[in-house]
Amino acid sequence: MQACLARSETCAPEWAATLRRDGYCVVRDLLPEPQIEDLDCELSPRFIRTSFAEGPFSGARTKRFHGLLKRSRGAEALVAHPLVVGIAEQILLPYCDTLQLNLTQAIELHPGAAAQVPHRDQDMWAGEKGRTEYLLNVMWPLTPFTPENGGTVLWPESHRGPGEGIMPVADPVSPELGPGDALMFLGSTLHAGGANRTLVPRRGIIVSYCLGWLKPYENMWLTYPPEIARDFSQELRDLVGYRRHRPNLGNYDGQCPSILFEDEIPDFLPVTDALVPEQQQRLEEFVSRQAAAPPRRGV
Ligand SMILES: O=C(O)CCC(=O)C(=O)O
Ligand SMILES: [Fe+2]
Repeated sequence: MQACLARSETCAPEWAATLRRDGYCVVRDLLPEPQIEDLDCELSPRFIRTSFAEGPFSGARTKRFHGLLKRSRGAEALVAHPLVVGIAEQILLPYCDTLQLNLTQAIELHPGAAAQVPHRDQDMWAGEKGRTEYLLNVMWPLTPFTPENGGTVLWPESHRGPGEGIMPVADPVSPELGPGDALMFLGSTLHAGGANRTLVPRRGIIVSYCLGWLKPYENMWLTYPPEIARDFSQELRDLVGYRRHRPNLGNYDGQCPSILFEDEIPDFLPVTDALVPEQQQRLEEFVSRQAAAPPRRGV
C-alpha cells in the first residue's frame, strides 16, 4: 500500500479494497506535518474558547466544533484531498449518484476524558443496514494519537458483523497516528474515541462523506449559505450540496442550487429535470410515443 502513495489516484481502488476487507485503513503521510501544524494553530483559539460538549455520546471532557470550511483556510486540503475523495467515491458511488460532505468536526479529548461508547456512525440513519455503505469517516490527527491518550479505537471487520448494540468478539485496535496520517473507517465499522489517560489533550479532525441522498449530520446549506459558499472552489460547492443528486433531489426553485451563485436570478424560471442519462432516454422515449399516438375520440 505504502508504495502506492506516489500515484495517489490510482491507489483509491486498493485502499477501498482494504476498507471493504478490514473496515478501516491507515494512510501514512498523506499531508505534510507542517501543514497540519498550521491548521492546528489556526484552530487553537476556537478550541480554547469552545465549551465542553454535553451528552453521553459527545462526551464530557471533550470539546467539539463544526463548520471547519468557514473557520479555517487549511480545512479544504483535508476535505478535498484527491486521494480521500477518490476513496470515498469508490466506497459510496455504488449506492448514489454523487456523494456529499456529512460533517467536519474538530475534537479535543482532554486529560481524564472517558472512553466513548462504541458505535457505528451509520446508525444516525434509520435505513436498512448490511447491504448499503452509508458513510466514510476520515480522522486527521492534529496531535499524535496513542492508545494512552484516547486514540480512536476500532473493531476490525466489525463492519461485516451484527448490528447496533452487539459487540464483536475480535479485539479492538487503536492505531498510533501522527499529524499528516489519515485514519479511514466505514460508517458500518464499530469504533469509539478512547480514554485520555495522559496529561495532554488529544486533538483531531473528523471529515466524513456520505451518500448524496441522505440528510447529513451537519446541515450544510445553513452552515455554508450561498454568501459563504460563493467563495468556495467548485469542488467544495459540490461537496456541500450546491449540486443536484439525480434523479431530482436538492433543488432550488426547481433548478440546480448552483443557480444561487449567478449574479442575477430570474424570477420566473422553469422547473428543470435532473435525470441520469438512462432515465432521460427512457422518459424521452415515453414522451415521444405519446406525441406520435393520435388523440383518441372523445378525449
Ligand atoms: O474521537 C474519536 O476518536 C472518535 C469520535 C467518534 O467516533 C464520534 O464522535 O463519532
Ligand atoms: Fe463515531
